[in-house]
Amino acid sequence: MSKTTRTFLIVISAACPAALFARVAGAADLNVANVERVGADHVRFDISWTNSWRASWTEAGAKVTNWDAAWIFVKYRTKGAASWSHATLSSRNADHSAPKGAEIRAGLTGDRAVGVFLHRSADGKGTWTNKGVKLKWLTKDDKLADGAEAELFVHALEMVYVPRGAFYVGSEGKVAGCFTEGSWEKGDPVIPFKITGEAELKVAPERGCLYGTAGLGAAHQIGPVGKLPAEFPKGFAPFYCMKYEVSQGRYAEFLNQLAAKQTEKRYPFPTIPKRFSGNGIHTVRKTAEGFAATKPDRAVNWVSWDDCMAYLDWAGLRPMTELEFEKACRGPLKPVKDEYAWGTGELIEAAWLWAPLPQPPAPLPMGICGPEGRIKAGCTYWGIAAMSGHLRERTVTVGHIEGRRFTAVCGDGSLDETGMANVPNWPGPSENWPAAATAGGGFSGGPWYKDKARLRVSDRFLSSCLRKQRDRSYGFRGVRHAPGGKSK
Ligand SMILES: [Ca+2]
Repeated sequence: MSKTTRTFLIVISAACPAALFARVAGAADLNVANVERVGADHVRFDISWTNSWRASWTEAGAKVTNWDAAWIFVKYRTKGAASWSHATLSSRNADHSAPKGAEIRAGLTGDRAVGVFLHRSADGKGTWTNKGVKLKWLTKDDKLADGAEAELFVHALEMVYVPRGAFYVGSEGKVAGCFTEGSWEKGDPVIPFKITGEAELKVAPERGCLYGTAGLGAAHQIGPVGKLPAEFPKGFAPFYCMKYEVSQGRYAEFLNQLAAKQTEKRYPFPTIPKRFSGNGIHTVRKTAEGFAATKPDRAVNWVSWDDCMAYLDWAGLRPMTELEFEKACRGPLKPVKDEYAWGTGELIEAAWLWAPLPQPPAPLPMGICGPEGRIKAGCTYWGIAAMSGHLRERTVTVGHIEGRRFTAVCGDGSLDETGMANVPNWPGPSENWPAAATAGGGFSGGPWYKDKARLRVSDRFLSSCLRKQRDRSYGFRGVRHAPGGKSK
């Protein structure tokens, strides 16, 4: 540890006109700046974002606490390297430091820390700035030669903590193929099923079992009678869910850090019909300086199943299951007939619901904004934006045996050489599937242009139908188990 390293370090931070968009969602309200390498083994930077919170409240006699957080991961490029690599951080929380009032918890994939969560350690809300956050980088683990120079890029995504606890899936109303308790019979009102743990569940039309109203054979099927293993993430264990869908700016950063051969596969632009490009929805362009989005805060659409999985693996995250989707929306509350993500069965007046261009407002959790605030922002119980409407989102299904194999294993930060995710038990890659494959994934919460019933929390219209192609209405977001939770 004798050497002094004063060299290298280049800062690249998202060039966002943050102030202009302070009220608007997306990436622009989060900024990372002043990235530098300190000594050989530390990365230091400032980070701030607007509409941050930590809050506690009481729900049906129980104390509830949640907060938002930044999922921070570091990419580096050594001199002469063709692409960027994922930095291995210390898995010991005490090796990282942040100003008073902040907590840092390492996020592990296997036993390797691929990023950290930074969040408030006490209740508060509003713009939150942390200067001089310092992460320990295990350069030896990454086989960096002593004194080797490296460019650094600190990525940060806003996420929301969904705490441990029981919740319901399935709600009465006009919802296709929704979950129900297994004693339900055709023609009866749906019986919401309570998820009370992560233990194996039986999927069957029997009392006490998880089942669905659409049986077998449809895009919204519950699938064959069988088991949902203990390893399948059911939403009971605590997890983090991205506050917004992945944005075009974030997707462009991803493209810029892959090897050329990988980027080719993940850059959909040449195949986007003209009416959806140009000044339209998708604004990621190849420029002399690399990929850039003219509307970086806009949610990225025109992404295939493989694109989504590749991004999530690269970012150290994973897709969410359709059970987690309902928990992320409803929280611990009893289901409401025809329920939307904001907790009522009535639609709200909001341009962003029905179009991919306007951005949803910044969300806050129930404990801060109350039921009226949720309706106004169109956000979930925990403070997650755009789960109903806007882009259609990819989820892992209970309704197909390929989906039931899924576990909580997250990405490790790197892809295979053809630009595919390579995490065990994730559905895909879809490149290998026949055109009409229904192999483990599906959609939840959308899309913006269709039947309004599709926006409902418990609607499973295409939840067991994995369309592998790209589409203007397809987007995604990631989740990750909370540190100390269902650790994989
Ligand atoms: Ca990987």
